[in-house]
Amino acid sequence: MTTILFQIENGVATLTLNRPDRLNSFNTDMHAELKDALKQVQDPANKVRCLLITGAGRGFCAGQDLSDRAVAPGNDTPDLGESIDKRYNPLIRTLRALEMPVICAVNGVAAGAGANLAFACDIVLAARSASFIQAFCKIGLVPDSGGTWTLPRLVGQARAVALSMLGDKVSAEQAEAWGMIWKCVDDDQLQAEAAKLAAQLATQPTKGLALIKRALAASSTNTLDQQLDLERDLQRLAGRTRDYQEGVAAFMEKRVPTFQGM
Ligand code: T3D
Repeated sequence: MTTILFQIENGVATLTLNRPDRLNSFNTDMHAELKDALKQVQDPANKVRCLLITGAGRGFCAGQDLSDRAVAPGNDTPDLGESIDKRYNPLIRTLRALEMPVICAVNGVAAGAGANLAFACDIVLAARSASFIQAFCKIGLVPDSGGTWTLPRLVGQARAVALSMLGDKVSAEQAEAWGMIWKCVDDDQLQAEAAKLAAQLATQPTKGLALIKRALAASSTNTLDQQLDLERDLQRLAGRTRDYQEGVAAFMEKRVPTFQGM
């Protein structure tokens, strides 16, 4: 792998976007390597129970590498719909469907699809110096990678519209205050905090956490009645896990539970 760094250790897969000279912007190689890495994350043989995504260098991810999009006058423009269909949408769909918590440690600027990649993750930590930019409007594009879905849900319609149309930079502190991310931490604490959180989540009841993820994702389109039914169905599944049995047993025996993630 040349565009990302990837390792699996103690149930945590850590994926680092690694094109720092281009602020870790996406090119086709990086998309391909991300796809391969996520296949490894999904492979039960690798026993991954938490995914942590971050970036190398001073940026998190500046979205699409625009040097791959410059078109000489008279030449055809690339089909961006195809690019979204083949690369960005599968990436976001895979992350949303991963049956484990996905943490994003935003180490610097997150722009365009880079910002929306972060918002597709389950828990977002950001370095105090990091920022989020819906940069699309500045080059005549529409927020993609799920941004028009996640952003209004995270910050409300008024802020989502203004951020999408103005492309203003949102500081990590502002993002935390608006509920756009979980929390911002001092720059020199980010990687340690993210690793600690990932290690903690990798010891939790992974199936239960995956069911929580499913329930919360469905809540944005379900009615209350539909959501109550879904909670019943998911609780039935959760109640059949070994980790539930272990959680109850540990509580009754006044000891710390040992969850296996199943
Ligand atoms: O095309 C499709 O397939 C459709 C999908 C699109 C998804 C998208 O993400 S579209 C949006 C693309 N991204 C952007 O428009 C953001 C462009 N970048 C910026 O606006 C700024 O770089 C930042 C605000 C992110 C950071 O600004 P700053 O001042 O901290 O850094 P910089 O000096 O602009 O960038 C540092 C270097 O990274 C620089 O290279 P250099 O001059 O040192 O050789 C810059 O050109 C390069 N860089 C930054 N972003 C990109 C990039 N190179 C290529 N593509 C980039 N997106």
